Amino acid sequence: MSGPAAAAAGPAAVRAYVGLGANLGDARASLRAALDALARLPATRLAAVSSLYRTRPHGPQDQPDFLNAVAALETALAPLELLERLQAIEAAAGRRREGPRWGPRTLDLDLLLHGAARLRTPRLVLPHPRIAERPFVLVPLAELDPALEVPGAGPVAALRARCGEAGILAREPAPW
Ligand code: A4P
Ligand code: MG
Repeated sequence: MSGPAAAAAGPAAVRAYVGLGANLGDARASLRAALDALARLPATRLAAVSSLYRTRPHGPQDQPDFLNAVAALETALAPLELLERLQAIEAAAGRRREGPRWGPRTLDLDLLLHGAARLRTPRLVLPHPRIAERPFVLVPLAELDPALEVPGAGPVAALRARCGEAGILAREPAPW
């Protein structure tokens, strides 16, 4: 790689994708602040951000709609180091790991992809294990990069076509 991305992220940078979600408190402000925090990560450049989508909750339905987006990073951080940074940003946003699975949250940052990495460890699975079945991930991801290859699963545009747009309620004006 060359150019400004390499300058900011270092010569070993890869493209990583982060899924952002929130449905508690001021979700728009939480996502906005999370993007600012992603842009400040060391050895990382915030390369692109998708539109902002309002989505029906996947999982328990007795919770508010989510706001979802996807960010593309150029980063020289290793996968686990990036995950730890994402979890620190979640914690700083008041995220508490309690309550039901797939329940409401102030901020959720999922590491969707880290270059071509395929990983299955107790702390980190790459690509994110539920990427291929979730319109709230695939719609913004395909918007950013339809030709993207999801390791082991195929082109994101094909995955998106297969999963449809169920649960995507609206495209919202984004605060970024
Ligand atoms: N972990 C393993 N791989 C990864 C990865 N690639 N990225 C581990 C992030 N984390 C990964 O995650 C649980 C553990 O997964 C972490 O400790 C990490 O080591 P978590 O964020 O603590 O818990 P969670 O997010 O509640 O669990 P889970 O099962 O990952 O939930 P999801 O899949 O993130 O789903 N509906 C809509 N409309 N929009 C949403 O954004 N989000 C969820 C959460 C449910 N329903 C939703 C949405
Ligand atoms: Mg999560």
